[in-house]
Amino acid sequence: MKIRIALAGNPNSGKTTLFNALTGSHRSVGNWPGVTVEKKEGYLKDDGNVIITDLPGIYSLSPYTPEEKAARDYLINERPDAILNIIDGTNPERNLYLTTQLAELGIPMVCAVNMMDEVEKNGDDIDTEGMSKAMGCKVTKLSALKGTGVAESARAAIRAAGDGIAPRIKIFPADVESALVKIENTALATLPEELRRWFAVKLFERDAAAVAALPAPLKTQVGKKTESIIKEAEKACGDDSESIITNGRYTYIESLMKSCRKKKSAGKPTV
Ligand code: BGO
Repeated sequence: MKIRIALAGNPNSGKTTLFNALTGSHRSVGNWPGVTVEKKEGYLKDDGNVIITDLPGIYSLSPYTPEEKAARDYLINERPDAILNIIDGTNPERNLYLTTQLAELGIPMVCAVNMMDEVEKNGDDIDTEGMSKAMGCKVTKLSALKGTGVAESARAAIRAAGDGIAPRIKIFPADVESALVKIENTALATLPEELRRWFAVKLFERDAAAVAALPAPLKTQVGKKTESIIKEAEKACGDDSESIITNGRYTYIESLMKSCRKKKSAGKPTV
Protein backbone atom coordinates (compact mmCIF):
# COMPACT_ATOMS: atom_id res chain seq x y z
CA MET A 1 0.00 0.00 0.00
CA LYS A 2 1.21 3.53 -0.80
CA ILE A 3 2.09 5.90 2.04
CA ARG A 4 0.99 9.51 1.44
CA ILE A 5 3.01 12.22 3.15
CA ALA A 6 2.06 15.90 2.89
CA LEU A 7 4.81 18.48 3.15
CA ALA A 8 3.45 21.56 4.96
CA GLY A 9 5.09 24.80 6.01
CA ASN A 10 5.38 28.58 5.68
CA PRO A 11 6.64 30.22 2.48
CA ASN A 12 10.47 30.42 2.57
CA SER A 13 10.77 27.71 5.21
CA GLY A 14 12.74 25.60 2.71
CA LYS A 15 9.85 23.43 1.53
CA THR A 16 10.91 23.41 -2.13
CA THR A 17 14.50 22.62 -1.19
CA LEU A 18 13.32 19.74 1.00
CA PHE A 19 10.81 18.49 -1.60
CA ASN A 20 13.59 18.38 -4.22
CA ALA A 21 15.97 16.63 -1.81
CA LEU A 22 13.29 14.05 -0.94
CA THR A 23 12.06 13.31 -4.44
CA GLY A 24 15.02 13.99 -6.75
CA SER A 25 13.67 13.96 -10.27
CA HIS A 26 10.67 11.67 -9.58
CA ARG A 27 7.88 14.26 -9.58
CA SER A 28 4.89 15.66 -11.42
CA VAL A 29 3.54 19.21 -11.47
CA GLY A 30 -0.15 20.15 -11.87
CA ASN A 31 -2.68 22.49 -10.27
CA TRP A 32 -4.75 22.17 -7.09
CA PRO A 33 -8.46 21.67 -7.92
CA GLY A 34 -10.33 24.92 -8.58
CA VAL A 35 -7.35 27.25 -8.04
CA THR A 36 -4.35 28.27 -10.10
CA VAL A 37 -1.91 27.17 -7.45
CA GLU A 38 0.84 24.76 -8.45
CA LYS A 39 0.59 21.22 -7.06
CA LYS A 40 3.77 19.16 -6.92
CA GLU A 41 3.85 15.47 -6.13
CA GLY A 42 6.70 12.99 -6.24
CA TYR A 43 7.88 9.63 -5.03
CA LEU A 44 10.43 9.49 -2.26
CA LYS A 45 13.85 8.76 -3.75
CA ASP A 46 14.56 5.02 -3.55
CA ASP A 47 11.06 4.22 -2.26
CA GLY A 48 8.26 4.10 -4.83
CA ASN A 49 5.73 3.33 -2.07
CA VAL A 50 5.96 6.80 -0.54
CA ILE A 51 4.24 9.72 -2.28
CA ILE A 52 5.19 13.22 -1.14
CA THR A 53 2.62 15.95 -1.82
CA ASP A 54 4.01 19.46 -1.55
CA LEU A 55 1.27 21.68 -0.08
CA PRO A 56 1.31 25.40 -0.96
CA GLY A 57 3.40 27.54 1.42
CA ILE A 58 0.99 29.05 3.98
CA TYR A 59 1.04 30.83 7.35
CA SER A 60 -2.27 29.48 8.62
CA LEU A 61 -5.10 27.09 7.78
CA SER A 62 -7.63 29.93 7.45
CA PRO A 63 -9.76 29.58 4.32
CA TYR A 64 -8.95 33.05 2.94
CA THR A 65 -6.24 32.72 0.26
CA PRO A 66 -6.33 30.16 -2.59
CA GLU A 67 -3.16 28.59 -1.14
CA GLU A 68 -4.71 28.20 2.34
CA LYS A 69 -7.90 26.81 0.85
CA ALA A 70 -6.03 24.24 -1.30
CA ALA A 71 -3.92 23.09 1.67
CA ARG A 72 -6.85 22.98 4.08
CA ASP A 73 -9.17 21.12 1.66
CA TYR A 74 -6.47 18.55 0.93
CA LEU A 75 -5.70 17.91 4.60
CA ILE A 76 -9.37 17.71 5.65
CA ASN A 77 -10.77 15.79 2.69
CA GLU A 78 -7.86 13.62 1.51
CA ARG A 79 -6.30 13.04 4.93
CA PRO A 80 -2.70 12.05 4.12
CA ASP A 81 -1.11 9.29 6.23
CA ALA A 82 1.27 11.80 7.80
CA ILE A 83 2.24 15.46 7.69
CA LEU A 84 5.89 16.47 7.48
CA ASN A 85 5.78 20.02 8.87
CA ILE A 86 8.85 22.02 7.99
CA ILE A 87 9.71 24.83 10.42
CA ASP A 88 12.31 27.54 9.76
CA GLY A 89 14.55 27.19 12.82
CA THR A 90 15.77 30.79 12.43
CA ASN A 91 12.19 32.05 12.95
CA PRO A 92 10.34 29.28 14.79
CA GLU A 93 7.71 31.52 16.45
CA ARG A 94 6.05 32.54 13.20
CA ASN A 95 6.28 29.01 11.76
CA LEU A 96 4.83 27.33 14.86
CA TYR A 97 1.52 29.18 14.45
CA LEU A 98 0.70 26.87 11.54
CA THR A 99 2.10 23.90 13.48
CA THR A 100 -0.44 24.41 16.30
CA GLN A 101 -3.22 24.25 13.70
CA LEU A 102 -1.79 21.20 11.91
CA ALA A 103 -1.57 19.43 15.28
CA GLU A 104 -5.36 19.69 15.62
CA LEU A 105 -6.14 17.76 12.45
CA GLY A 106 -5.85 14.30 13.99
CA ILE A 107 -3.24 13.34 11.38
CA PRO A 108 0.13 11.82 12.44
CA MET A 109 2.80 14.51 12.15
CA VAL A 110 6.55 15.00 12.29
CA CYS A 111 8.03 18.48 12.69
CA ALA A 112 11.31 19.07 10.88
CA VAL A 113 13.21 22.11 12.12
CA ASN A 114 15.05 23.35 9.04
CA MET A 115 17.97 25.78 8.51
CA MET A 116 19.81 24.23 11.45
CA ASP A 117 23.08 25.13 9.67
CA GLU A 118 22.12 28.81 10.07
CA VAL A 119 20.92 28.32 13.66
CA GLU A 120 24.19 26.59 14.60
CA LYS A 121 26.30 29.11 12.71
CA ASN A 122 24.89 31.74 15.08
CA GLY A 123 25.90 29.57 18.04
CA ASP A 124 22.24 28.83 18.91
CA ASP A 125 20.41 25.52 19.24
CA ILE A 126 16.88 24.15 19.47
CA ASP A 127 15.94 21.45 21.96
CA THR A 128 14.00 19.22 19.59
CA GLU A 129 13.68 16.51 22.28
CA GLY A 130 11.94 19.03 24.53
CA MET A 131 9.69 20.13 21.67
CA SER A 132 8.86 16.48 20.95
CA LYS A 133 7.80 15.90 24.56
CA ALA A 134 5.70 19.07 24.67
CA MET A 135 3.93 18.43 21.37
CA GLY A 136 3.59 14.66 21.48
CA CYS A 137 5.15 14.14 18.06
CA LYS A 138 8.65 13.55 16.72
CA VAL A 139 10.69 16.69 16.03
CA THR A 140 13.81 16.39 13.87
CA LYS A 141 16.63 18.77 12.99
CA LEU A 142 17.61 19.30 9.40
CA SER A 143 19.33 21.38 6.81
CA ALA A 144 17.53 20.85 3.53
CA LEU A 145 20.25 22.89 1.82
CA LYS A 146 23.15 20.78 3.10
CA GLY A 147 21.15 17.53 3.01
CA THR A 148 21.66 16.73 6.70
CA GLY A 149 18.70 15.18 8.54
CA VAL A 150 16.65 14.83 5.34
CA ALA A 151 16.58 11.01 5.28
CA GLU A 152 15.97 10.87 9.06
CA SER A 153 13.00 13.26 8.75
CA ALA A 154 11.51 11.17 5.92
CA ARG A 155 11.99 7.97 7.94
CA ALA A 156 10.33 9.59 10.97
CA ALA A 157 7.33 10.62 8.81
CA ILE A 158 7.01 7.07 7.42
CA ARG A 159 7.14 5.71 10.98
CA ALA A 160 4.50 8.20 12.15
CA ALA A 161 2.25 7.16 9.23
CA GLY A 162 2.70 3.51 10.24
CA ASP A 163 2.00 4.16 13.94
CA GLY A 164 -1.06 6.27 13.06
CA ILE A 165 -0.71 8.34 16.24
CA ALA A 166 -1.57 12.03 15.86
CA PRO A 167 -0.25 14.75 18.21
CA ARG A 168 -2.69 15.94 20.86
CA ILE A 169 -1.42 19.16 22.33
CA LYS A 170 -3.42 21.07 24.91
CA ILE A 171 -2.54 24.67 24.33
CA PHE A 172 -5.47 26.79 25.46
CA PRO A 173 -6.40 28.14 28.93
CA ALA A 174 -8.54 25.84 31.10
CA ASP A 175 -11.85 27.66 30.38
CA VAL A 176 -11.27 27.27 26.66
CA GLU A 177 -10.08 23.64 26.83
CA SER A 178 -13.22 22.78 28.79
CA ALA A 179 -15.42 24.57 26.21
CA LEU A 180 -13.69 22.66 23.38
CA VAL A 181 -14.25 19.33 25.13
CA LYS A 182 -17.92 20.25 25.63
CA ILE A 183 -18.26 21.05 21.93
CA GLU A 184 -16.51 17.77 20.99
CA ASN A 185 -18.76 15.73 23.27
CA THR A 186 -22.08 17.37 22.46
CA ALA A 187 -22.21 18.92 18.98
CA LEU A 188 -19.57 16.66 17.40
CA ALA A 189 -20.11 13.35 19.21
CA THR A 190 -21.14 11.60 15.99
CA LEU A 191 -17.97 12.58 14.10
CA PRO A 192 -14.98 10.20 14.01
CA GLU A 193 -12.81 11.00 17.04
CA GLU A 194 -9.78 12.14 15.02
CA LEU A 195 -11.83 14.91 13.37
CA ARG A 196 -13.41 16.33 16.51
CA ARG A 197 -10.62 18.57 17.83
CA TRP A 198 -10.17 20.42 14.52
CA PHE A 199 -13.88 21.02 14.10
CA ALA A 200 -14.32 21.95 17.79
CA VAL A 201 -11.73 24.72 17.48
CA LYS A 202 -13.23 25.90 14.18
CA LEU A 203 -16.79 25.92 15.59
CA PHE A 204 -15.49 27.80 18.64
CA GLU A 205 -14.06 30.42 16.25
CA ARG A 206 -17.43 30.50 14.41
CA ASP A 207 -15.64 29.53 11.18
CA ALA A 208 -18.45 29.35 8.60
CA ALA A 209 -16.35 27.38 6.08
CA ALA A 210 -15.75 24.65 8.67
CA VAL A 211 -19.47 24.44 9.52
CA ALA A 212 -20.22 24.13 5.77
CA ALA A 213 -17.73 21.24 5.54
CA LEU A 214 -19.55 19.21 8.21
CA PRO A 215 -21.84 16.31 7.18
CA ALA A 216 -25.42 17.40 6.34
CA PRO A 217 -27.31 16.63 9.58
CA LEU A 218 -24.57 18.18 11.74
CA LYS A 219 -24.15 21.48 9.92
CA THR A 220 -27.74 22.57 10.59
CA GLN A 221 -27.65 21.55 14.26
CA VAL A 222 -24.24 22.59 15.61
CA GLY A 223 -24.95 26.33 15.94
CA LYS A 224 -27.72 25.75 18.48
CA LYS A 225 -25.53 23.48 20.58
CA THR A 226 -22.33 25.54 20.53
CA GLU A 227 -23.39 29.19 20.87
CA SER A 228 -24.06 29.12 24.63
CA ILE A 229 -20.77 27.24 25.26
CA ILE A 230 -18.82 29.83 23.23
CA LYS A 231 -20.54 32.79 24.92
CA GLU A 232 -19.74 31.38 28.37
CA ALA A 233 -16.02 31.03 27.47
CA GLU A 234 -15.97 34.54 25.94
CA LYS A 235 -17.39 35.91 29.17
CA ALA A 236 -14.85 34.01 31.30
CA CYS A 237 -11.91 35.17 29.12
CA GLY A 238 -13.22 38.70 28.43
CA ASP A 239 -12.50 38.44 24.70
CA ASP A 240 -14.11 37.25 21.47
CA SER A 241 -13.67 33.60 20.58
CA GLU A 242 -11.42 34.10 17.54
CA SER A 243 -9.00 36.30 19.51
CA ILE A 244 -9.02 33.81 22.40
CA ILE A 245 -7.81 31.06 20.04
CA THR A 246 -5.20 33.27 18.32
CA ASN A 247 -3.83 34.55 21.65
CA GLY A 248 -3.82 31.01 23.05
CA ARG A 249 -1.63 29.85 20.16
CA TYR A 250 0.85 32.72 20.59
CA THR A 251 1.06 32.26 24.37
CA TYR A 252 1.75 28.53 23.90
CA ILE A 253 4.43 29.18 21.25
CA GLU A 254 6.12 31.79 23.46
CA SER A 255 6.35 29.41 26.39
CA LEU A 256 7.48 26.48 24.19
CA MET A 257 10.30 28.56 22.71
CA LYS A 258 11.28 29.94 26.09
CA SER A 259 12.08 26.42 27.20
CA CYS A 260 13.33 24.92 23.92
CA ARG A 261 15.36 27.63 22.19
CA LYS A 262 18.94 27.90 23.33
CA LYS A 263 20.28 31.35 22.43
CA LYS A 264 24.02 31.93 22.62
CA SER A 265 23.35 35.52 23.62
CA ALA A 266 20.84 34.61 26.38
CA GLY A 267 21.59 36.39 29.63
CA LYS A 268 24.33 38.58 28.13
CA PRO A 269 23.75 42.32 28.25
CA THR A 270 22.83 43.89 24.88
CA VAL A 271 24.30 47.14 23.56
C1 BGO B 1 17.40 31.15 -1.69
N1 BGO B 1 19.71 26.16 5.22
C2 BGO B 1 19.93 27.38 4.63
N2 BGO B 1 20.96 28.10 5.06
N3 BGO B 1 19.14 27.84 3.65
C3 BGO B 1 18.10 27.06 3.25
C4 BGO B 1 17.84 25.80 3.81
C5 BGO B 1 18.68 25.32 4.85
O1 BGO B 1 18.53 24.24 5.43
N4 BGO B 1 16.74 25.31 3.19
C6 BGO B 1 16.35 26.21 2.30
N5 BGO B 1 17.19 27.27 2.31
P1 BGO B 1 12.76 27.43 -0.49
P2 BGO B 1 9.94 27.57 0.20
C7 BGO B 1 18.40 32.22 -1.66
O2 BGO B 1 16.78 30.85 -2.67
O3 BGO B 1 13.03 25.99 -0.55
C8 BGO B 1 17.12 28.50 1.51
O4 BGO B 1 9.38 28.92 -0.15
C9 BGO B 1 18.67 32.96 -2.78
N6 BGO B 1 17.97 32.66 -3.93
O5 BGO B 1 18.11 27.98 -0.63
O6 BGO B 1 12.60 28.16 -1.79
C10 BGO B 1 16.92 28.22 0.03
O7 BGO B 1 9.75 26.56 -0.87
C11 BGO B 1 19.61 33.96 -2.70
O8 BGO B 1 17.20 30.50 -0.53
O9 BGO B 1 11.51 27.79 0.43
C12 BGO B 1 16.23 29.50 -0.40
O10 BGO B 1 9.46 27.10 1.52
C13 BGO B 1 20.28 34.21 -1.52
O11 BGO B 1 15.96 29.23 1.93
C14 BGO B 1 15.39 29.89 0.82
C15 BGO B 1 20.00 33.48 -0.41
O12 BGO B 1 13.89 28.08 0.39
C16 BGO B 1 13.92 29.46 0.70
C17 BGO B 1 19.05 32.48 -0.48
C18 BGO B 1 18.19 33.41 -5.14
